[in-house]
Amino acid sequence: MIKHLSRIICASAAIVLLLTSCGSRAKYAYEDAAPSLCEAYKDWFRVGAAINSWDIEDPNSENCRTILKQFNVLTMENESKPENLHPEEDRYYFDKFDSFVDFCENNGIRARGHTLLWHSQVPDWFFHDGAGDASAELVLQRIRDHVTTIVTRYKGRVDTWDVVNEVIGDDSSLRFSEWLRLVGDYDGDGDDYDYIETAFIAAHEADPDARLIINDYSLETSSNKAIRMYKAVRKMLEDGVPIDGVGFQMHIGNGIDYDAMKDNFEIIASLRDIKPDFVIEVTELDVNCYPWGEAPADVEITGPFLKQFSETYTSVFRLMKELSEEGLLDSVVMWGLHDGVSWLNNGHRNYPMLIDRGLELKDAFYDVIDEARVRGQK
Ligand code: 9MR
Repeated sequence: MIKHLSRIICASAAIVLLLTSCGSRAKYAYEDAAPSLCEAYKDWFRVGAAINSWDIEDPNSENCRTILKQFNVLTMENESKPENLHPEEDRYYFDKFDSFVDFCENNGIRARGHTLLWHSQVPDWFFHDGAGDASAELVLQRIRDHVTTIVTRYKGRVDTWDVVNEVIGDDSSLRFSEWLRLVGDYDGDGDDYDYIETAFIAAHEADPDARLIINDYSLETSSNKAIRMYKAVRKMLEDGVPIDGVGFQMHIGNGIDYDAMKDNFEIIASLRDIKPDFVIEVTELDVNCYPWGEAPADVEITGPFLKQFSETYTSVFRLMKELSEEGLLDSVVMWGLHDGVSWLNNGHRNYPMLIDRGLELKDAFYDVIDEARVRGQK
């Protein structure tokens, strides 16, 4: 009888424990009691987000508290792009990026600079000379001035620069941007990487300790694109261009093929054969809840959909742990603070982040935290 009673007591205690632990799950990302992504993954990599200047204006705001609680690497979503930092040839607007870098420095957060050169969000003046096209020499000089001025200003304070963004096109050839059209194979060595090389060399001269990244999307899903990236970086490394790593943006869909993703990371990781300390970063992670390229149709947010959403995120974090254990990766940044501010809300409501539009923690968030409890070789 006593044995029986004690069994009942034990079982009830377990149920109470379970209920209290479920009930005590923190609701909001900024709560003291909430688990912290960057804390959970601190043995592997930093975890970050893309933010905007208004998120950090008031340290007591929920957005700012969320940032301080959850992240230890940050990128500005738009305010450090050429059109904002350097809209006119003779004028730079540094205020917002200055405040961002101060904020990072004051809070032990790694600051990323995004992005020095891109075909989008770049002012036209780079490409014109009076009414006509700028010459290759003029474009290259402007690239040097632009990169040198910005990187020098933040020397030793911005840890990582996305030096160039999205230079490989959707067809996996070198993107035919204005940079490429006007500069082309300027040095006559048979490749068209000259504008990219110029940007990396200028950035390295301005801050030899900064990590210099070539950043692109779809590398994790398109092996053609990953191979094209591999070939471009390999050639530039062989020519002595100071590229430290490739940024995988990782704007992915709900559901990802783990093995294919891993294979594509390995293609880029094999650049270590040429540069042993070559790195990979995840720079813009989010999970689009709608199929790419299709007219928006509301997705049904049901159990199976959410389960897949969770699995997509956890499988990415699992692979990142593996890459970190191989010494390849130390930073995973998500593209936005919460669902409500994601760029993916273009014309329809989207749910791509781990934190919802009310700053509530999703089940997927907790699953990603649980994934950090699974220890590998470490
Ligand atoms: O999130 C950014 C969005 O607010 C801008 O309107 C957009 C302009 O092109 O850029 C978005 O950020 C992009 C990033 O800089 C580079 N990779 C793709 C991102 C999403 O478009």
